[in-house]
Amino acid sequence: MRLFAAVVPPPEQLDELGHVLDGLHRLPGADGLRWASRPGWHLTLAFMGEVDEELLPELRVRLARAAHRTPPFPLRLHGGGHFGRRALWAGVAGDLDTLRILAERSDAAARRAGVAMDEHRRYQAHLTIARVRAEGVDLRPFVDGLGGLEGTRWEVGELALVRSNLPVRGVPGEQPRYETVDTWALEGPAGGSG
Ligand code: 2AM
Repeated sequence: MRLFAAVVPPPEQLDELGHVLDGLHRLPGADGLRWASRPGWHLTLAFMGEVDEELLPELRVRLARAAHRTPPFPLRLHGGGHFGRRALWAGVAGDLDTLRILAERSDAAARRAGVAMDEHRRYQAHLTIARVRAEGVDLRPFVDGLGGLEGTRWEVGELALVRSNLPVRGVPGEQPRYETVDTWALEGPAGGSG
């Protein structure tokens, strides 16, 4: 099964993002983007790809440990950006150090459980909201629109293991379906994220 570890913002914060996106959907070029549907909105911590089911028990133990060691921390949705000409994302602000540590711990948990992880790339916190469908869409106006995104702060209290069910090939507009496999409360001591 295809798995990743993630942080999922609460409904109020997703509503705030939704309001900003309502404006972006009206911009020229919006039809050239494939907009991620709200039930799938998340901040990826560590992408694992195909994971052998046999590894799941050990992966759960290790992710539980990662969550247990990491304290809850504040985040808010903030602005946005793009990856090349491919993807448009909403950004976050707040305790990005602890977010990065949680991402590193999730990556290490998967490796130690025997998951073949990609090489480390610098962690860039983002919530993908759209992917480019038609070549040549200028993403700048969309990033400018996201400049107005200043979400309400929330306390990240949970690490989620999410399963991604890929869409059937060739079905236009189909999206991956995300299913939360398990969640663990962040329980580390305050100031103990390092
Ligand atoms: P993205 O948001 O930048 O697209 C589920 O596919 C999640 O894992 C997505 O949020 C995706 O990030 C992330 N991810 C990271 N590396 C990936 C990869 N090599 N293939 C697919 N998804 C990946």
